[in-house]
Amino acid sequence: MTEYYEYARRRYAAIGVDVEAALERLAETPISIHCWQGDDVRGFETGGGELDGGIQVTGQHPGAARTPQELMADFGEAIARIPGPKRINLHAIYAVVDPDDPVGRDALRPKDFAPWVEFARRNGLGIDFNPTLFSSPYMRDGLSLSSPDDETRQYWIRHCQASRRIAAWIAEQLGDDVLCNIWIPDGLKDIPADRIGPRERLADSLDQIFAEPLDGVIDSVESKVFGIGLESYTVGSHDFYLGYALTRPGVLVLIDSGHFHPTENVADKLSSLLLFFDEIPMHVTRSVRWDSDHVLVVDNELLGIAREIVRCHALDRVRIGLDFFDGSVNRVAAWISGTRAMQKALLRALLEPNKRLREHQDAARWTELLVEQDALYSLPFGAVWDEYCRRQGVPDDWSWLADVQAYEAGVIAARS
Ligand code: RNT
Ligand code: ZN
Repeated sequence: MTEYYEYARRRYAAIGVDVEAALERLAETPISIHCWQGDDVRGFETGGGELDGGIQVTGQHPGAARTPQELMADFGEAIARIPGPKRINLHAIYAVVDPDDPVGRDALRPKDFAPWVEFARRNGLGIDFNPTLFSSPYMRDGLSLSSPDDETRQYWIRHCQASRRIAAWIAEQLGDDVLCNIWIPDGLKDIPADRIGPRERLADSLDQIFAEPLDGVIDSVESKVFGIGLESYTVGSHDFYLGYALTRPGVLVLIDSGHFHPTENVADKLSSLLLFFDEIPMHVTRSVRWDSDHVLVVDNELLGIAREIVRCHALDRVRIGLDFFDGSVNRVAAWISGTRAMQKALLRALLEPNKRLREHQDAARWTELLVEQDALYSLPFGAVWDEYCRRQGVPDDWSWLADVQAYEAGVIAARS
């Protein structure tokens, strides 16, 4: 324990904040880290096409992982520098399929994910899962679960059913619940003539997908406001999924912080949703002008989200997952920096005197509320974060990048 930390502890104690309790709480908060930052959302399917479905990765930083071995090695480098409990969020396109026993997405089996379960066990990770309904020739006219073509729709229903069974198998293997989240890009570039038909078909598809009760699977649906090339209509809008999930026991709405209008306050949604759902799964991302999925940094939006999770006493009801992908920077560094940004925002929120501020609000002490919330920014947060990293056995913010760059020079650079 450094003198600097001791000073910080006293400084926070003076305003009623128990720093030790905050550190303990943070150390119990898992972050689900998406595997797809490591390879620009490409996955391992042979003959896989370009990324589609209205999402995009830009940047030419060399050395994206090309194989399960490379992705696992890179992910391993990242998690060694991220404090606290971690999960890995997988997508169906990251199946490790034996080339002698190929299989379509609609028939994927648990064994195709056995290497990931091994990897998770070795590294003490939980797993979350997503069926992949994009980057596929089986999408027809940009549509999957809402397609008017029955064969197309059935293919994707089977894929989601298979994915839920895989999630259940992983849950059983690890003795830990697995979030299985469905996002579809389905939408139209230009003005639709029929907005309700696709939504009727999507609701019916989801009912078929969720019909089978499965232990250990937490189901969620992820809405979106629009995608590139799909600007006029998104079948799976927030209203659609909110209504759907509220009327289907056990189905949750996943909140991706990039999937709302740019001026909408995503943090403000959490307190409402927490009143009506047991849990809120999240994809925390950073959107710059649109759903650009930039790497998380500690900005006001992130602080706002973390603050709401803490102020609503919902650290164990919000499943914090990340969703960013940037191909212009060292991808291992992106994982580390982005995940640590999430954790720093949470720690900042945990170090706020929330009871005292709430009392100011309830007593209409607006001046105190204004002044004290702003004064929080000058408290010695960095000393507490450094101490957390030290206790967790990971480097501080200024001591990990050189090692990651050495890994890049030694390992990643050899990939051509
Ligand atoms: C896309 C959604 C979705 C994907 C991942 C790869 O806009 O955010 O969650 O980013 O599933
Ligand atoms: Zn997302």
